[in-house]
Formats: sequence, C-alpha cells, structure tokens
Amino acid sequence: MQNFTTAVAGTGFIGPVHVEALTRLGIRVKGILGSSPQKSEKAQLALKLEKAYRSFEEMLEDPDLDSVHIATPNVLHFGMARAALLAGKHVMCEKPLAMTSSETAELLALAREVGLHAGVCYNIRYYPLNWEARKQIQTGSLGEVYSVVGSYVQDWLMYETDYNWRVLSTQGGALRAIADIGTHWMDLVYSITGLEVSAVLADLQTVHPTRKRPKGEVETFSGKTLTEADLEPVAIDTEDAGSVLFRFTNGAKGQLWVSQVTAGRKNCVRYEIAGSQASLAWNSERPNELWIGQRNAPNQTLLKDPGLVNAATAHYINYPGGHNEGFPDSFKQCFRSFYDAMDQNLSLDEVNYPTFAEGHKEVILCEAILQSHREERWISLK
Ligand code: SOE
Repeated sequence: MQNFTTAVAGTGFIGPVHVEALTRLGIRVKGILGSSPQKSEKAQLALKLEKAYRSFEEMLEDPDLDSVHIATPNVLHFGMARAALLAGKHVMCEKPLAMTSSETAELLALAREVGLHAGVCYNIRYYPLNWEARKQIQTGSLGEVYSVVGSYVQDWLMYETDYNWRVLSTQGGALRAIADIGTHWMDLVYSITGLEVSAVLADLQTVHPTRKRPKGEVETFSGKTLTEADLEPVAIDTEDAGSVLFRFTNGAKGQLWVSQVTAGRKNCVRYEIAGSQASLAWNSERPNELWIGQRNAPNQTLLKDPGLVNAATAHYINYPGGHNEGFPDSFKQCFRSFYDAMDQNLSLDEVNYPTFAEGHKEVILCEAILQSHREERWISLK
C-alpha cells in the first residue's frame, strides 16, 4: 500500500479509537484536533502524535494529509466533511453523516463531484462473522430472507444523572438512540442482506424527559461520578429507547429494539435472520460466534477461523481461529477497506467501505422513523 498520511478531528471516546486502528494498519496519523488547543495538545501527547492542530482550517491546510477522520459531535459533521472535500482531502466521517437528509444529500453530491473517497464509519459490518453472514446470504445458503429481528442496547445513559452531548438534539440531531446505535443495526442488516426498506413504523420512548447535566463536559462512556452540587437540570427532547417495524421491498419483515437505558447491556448488538433454507444469529457480546439454525439437521456454531469461512471473509481476519477479534479490530478492518480503495484508486461504485450514499440512506431512514413516531403511522420510503 502507498504511504498515506491522515489526521483525526475529535478527542472524545471514538477519535482515539480511530488513531489506534490507523496506527495498527500502518497509516501515518500526523496529528489530532480537539475542541480547544489544550485538548488537542493533551491528546497529541497521550497518543504520541506529531502535531496538535489548533483549528480544523489548520488541519485542512496541511499538505501532508491525504485524508481526514471526523469524530466530533454530530452537529459538526456536515461543515467539516464539506470543508474537507473542498480542500481535496478524502473523508472518513463518524455516523450519523450529518443532522438532516438535505445535508447528507449535499455531501453525497459533493463527494461525487470532487471524486474523493468519502466513507461513514459503520464499523460493525467488519466483525469477520458479519462479513461471513453477508457472504452466506449472497451465496444462497439462507435461501430467500423472510425476516430480520434484533436489537442494539446499552446502559450508559440509564440514570437521569447520565449526561453527554448526545442527549441534546442541538448537538446530536432530533433522534438519539436510533441515530447513534439504531443506524449501526440498520446498516448492518442492509450490508448483510442487501434488503432495502420500503416502510417503517416507530414507537419511541424518552424515559428521562429531564436529565441532570454536569456543569462541565462529560465524555461518552467516561463513567464519571458527580455530586448534586455539580449538576443542573436540562430538558431532553431525544429518545432513550424505541422500537421500529420494517417492511422490506422483497416482502420480508423486520423488527428493531434500541435502548440506551437497559441495565447490564453495555454495548450489545444482536440480529436473527430467517430464510427459506436456514437462519443466522449473531451477538456482539460473543462476536466470534455465528449461530446457524437448521430445520432438518443439528444447529451449528461457526467460530471465527480464516480456514472455515468464505475467502472474502478471510480477507478481513488477521488472526487464526481461537484468537478473538473484537471492537478495535472492526475499525481497523473498516479503515483497511477505505485505504485499500484509495490505494487501488477504485471508483466510488467499486468500493466496499460504507459510503456517503449509505450514510445518506441512514439519515433518510431516521427522518422516516421520527415522522412515523410523531404521526403514529407507517411511513413509506421513496
Ligand atoms: C455511544 O452510544 C457509542 O459510542 C456509539 O456512538 C458508537 O457508535 C458505538 O460503537 C458505541 O456507543
């Protein structure tokens, strides 16, 4: 692979995850940008990078950078991704790609116009056995897909004293649990089955209409303990949990439950796909096992092993069977797919990383889900 150089905007929970995955891949991460010069410097020192950028403009002016990674609060994604593409940098942006579908449509059109690589970090596709589920469906072992059910549940926002920028619609968008984790699940289902959603019916729930906000910022999953004196009340207009029913264009049906207030579920993604020949089920808490359900034979559990999967799956496995790969590895493989596409000069129609087109599709789904919840009816997708 050519020697690519990149930089990361965002020093919270996920920016450093990008830095680590890129470093493991051999991509040079020159520097990092935080929400203040102090945060940039702190992260630069902790991650042992060369440069602490003082502004995004300074980052974009750096001629060494081939690409930028955007891991900032959602409200900043649109402006940053737009500016980066206009500055001639390839972009890998965290999800959701932007706050509205008109913004994501504009980014998609711009990416096509400038002909740069533009990806959205739907990393869960890259757990090897999710790639294997996709291959098994493509090669016909499931037959026709009848239904997809599943959930994405966490507990880090369970108490009214749990607070993070994501709970504010001004920072994260009108939808929270659906946009933050539900879109991971929807992207996963789309990437595995190829099924397109034709309509949604949603019922969302805000368990804490008021939260107690610390008088300072708290990072995602930081688990910081605060006293009452450190807190102030804030009204919440985003959902903590909710369910969505899906109709797919081939007639299949789907069902998703998301929650950020389910005790004990730290970060648990599950799906079960039923087809005319067999079923598949996966759980991110045991990501190296894929359950294969059979009607007329014993069920199987496929363990992640490059010798036991399709060749296309083996490409995304870097360790032998019995040597587990997990969350950080899924970022590594996602970025590997992105930089391979840059290296091989693939056209935007040839790439297999999650594209701006797919990021746009997710935001359209989010808007339909919100409309369905508000109007209490099925919403058709165009
Ligand atoms: C917070 O809910 C979050 O960090 C998501 O934003 C990530 O996408 C997910 O991987 C873990 O949880």
